[in-house]
Amino acid sequence: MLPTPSREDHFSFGLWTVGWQARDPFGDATRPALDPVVAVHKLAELGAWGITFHDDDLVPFGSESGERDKQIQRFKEALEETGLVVPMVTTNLFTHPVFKDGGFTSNDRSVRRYAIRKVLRNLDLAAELGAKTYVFWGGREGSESDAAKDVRAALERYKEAIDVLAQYVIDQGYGIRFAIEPKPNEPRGDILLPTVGSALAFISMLEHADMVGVNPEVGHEQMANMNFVHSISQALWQHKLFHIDLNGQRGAKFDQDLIFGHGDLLSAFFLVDLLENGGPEGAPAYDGPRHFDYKPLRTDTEAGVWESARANMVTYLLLKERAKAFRADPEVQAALKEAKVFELAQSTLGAGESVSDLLADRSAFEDFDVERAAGLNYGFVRLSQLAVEHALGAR
Ligand SMILES: [Mn+2]
Repeated sequence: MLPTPSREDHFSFGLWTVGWQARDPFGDATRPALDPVVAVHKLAELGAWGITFHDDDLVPFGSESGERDKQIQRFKEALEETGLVVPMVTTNLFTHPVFKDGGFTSNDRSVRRYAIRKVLRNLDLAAELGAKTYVFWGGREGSESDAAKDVRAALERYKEAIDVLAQYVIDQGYGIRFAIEPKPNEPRGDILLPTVGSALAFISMLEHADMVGVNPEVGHEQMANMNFVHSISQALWQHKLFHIDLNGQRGAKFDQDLIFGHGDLLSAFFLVDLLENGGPEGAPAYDGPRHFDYKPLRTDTEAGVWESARANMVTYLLLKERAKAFRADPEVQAALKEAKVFELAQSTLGAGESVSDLLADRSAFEDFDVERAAGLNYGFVRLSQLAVEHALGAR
């Protein structure tokens, strides 16, 4: 029996995902444009809960204000009819050639001012639609040549833009939080804030660091050869996982944007286990949207688009079921204990123990049996195989 997605699962999709016309650097569109109103209705029918968009996904770049109002009104009506929500909104600061050297970090000051204005306008719309998160993916913020970009100045301008926008959200009382989405490259040769770690370090320098977190994407982190589960764990540890982009990627190559689970399936299993069971007492570690940012295969027509939307949600739910079974298995619990996985949660020094106490503890060093500890069997092989067997549904 396959699980059925429902509103309670909090699945959301970018309008640009199901709406992707499958233009790539080597080929033209293989699908016609998709009306955002149709996307809202189809996603709601399939059991999704939310829809997200870049400003230009909803209203084409350069539209006159009358046309903009009309498109927004149609979209709002579709939301009302279906009950779909808009949990996140973002800005397109990458498609139009004006952004060829970036938005917030373009060498041209007038472009930077224009970029901030474009975000300000869309923040008003995000607030109007009730969005709680605003994502910043700076795909054009970067360079191909180290001669062409003063990276320290670029980071200062990036900070300036986020500081200004955060202050605006505070002044307007919008209650929106920001989430920075890292990516190592593509479309720029090298993009600023390439990994989750870089973004977290950048956030620590911001004026309103408390309202800025990350929006890690599976494929983006894997393109940089990072372990996505580790990156998400650190974001959670720093209380910075504000949003997440789920998709699939097979290794360090171009951004594949595959369906969730259609890349590194075992990593997807451990990711879902972390998100759903990684909190205190096995509660979810993350309660935000389960957001898909992927591309339906270019080979398929609109039928494949909706099949792919369903596939993302069903795969997530299957992995959630498998992860629950993994955690509930007494053999797994015994193996986790033998592997000392729970022991890592215990502080290394005792409560109230000082460094002098540690120095005075002969059992910790002088009398420590190094040979015994070197001979420990952690049992990670058995534990890993139990996970694989659960992931494959064999247990
Ligand atoms: Mn993304």
